[in-house]
Amino acid sequence: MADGFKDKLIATKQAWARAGRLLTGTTGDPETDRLPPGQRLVENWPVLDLGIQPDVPKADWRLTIDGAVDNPVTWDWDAFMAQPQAEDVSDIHCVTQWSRYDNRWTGVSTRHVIDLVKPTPQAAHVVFHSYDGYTTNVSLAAFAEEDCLIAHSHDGVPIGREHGGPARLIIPRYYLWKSAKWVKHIEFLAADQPGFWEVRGYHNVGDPWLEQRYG
Ligand SMILES: Nc1nc2c(c(=O)[nH]1)N[C@H]1C(S)=C(S)[C@@H](COP(=O)(O)O)O[C@H]1N2
Ligand SMILES: [Mo]
Repeated sequence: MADGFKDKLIATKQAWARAGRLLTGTTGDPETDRLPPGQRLVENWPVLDLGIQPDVPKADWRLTIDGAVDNPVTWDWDAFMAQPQAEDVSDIHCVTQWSRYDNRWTGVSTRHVIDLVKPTPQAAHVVFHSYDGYTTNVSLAAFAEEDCLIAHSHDGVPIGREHGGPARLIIPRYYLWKSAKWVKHIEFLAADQPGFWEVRGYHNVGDPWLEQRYG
């Protein structure tokens, strides 16, 4: 995608944040309201990113997990696939208003990652860095939720390049911009470090039921 298009997309999304686009001013309860406020259900799976979809062959793929941890690791593809495999079914909620139910993800659970790398007592935040230069941040507590995965498959099929394959984060309780596609580096930090959209008007947390679209 041309740089001009990308700049325009970024400018448009920043303008939406400034204008508070799509805000309903209501909140929902995830226990009783499966669809968060202001969302609509879709059957398809839209593609959203900055327009650069990096092609990372599995032979070249590496994932480094480091920062405020006792045991940093770098996995190649075989080492990643040799980790205990987890499966979880969850819903996707994109800040541009669409939601998609019942996505079956397979991959390595973030709880396994935490057990392995052993965050130090100072670690409180996690930043994802991707092969396209994208970054996004979550709290360590959010990262540690039981439904979070570094996923390689969706509904039993390897995740395609357009959706972040060979591997992407899945953080189901937050808007989908927190789920970094093409992940290459997971960094544990003592201090929070807002990511690409978080410094461009999007909420630092991003809970759909609280409609934390912008902030
Ligand atoms: N690496 C990377 N991850 C990313 C993005 C991106 O541009 N680059 N876009 C985010 C946004 S804004 C959304 S809505 C989702 C879209 O995921 P999908 O294309 O699989 O629907 O990816 C998120 N993860
Ligand atoms: Mo998004």
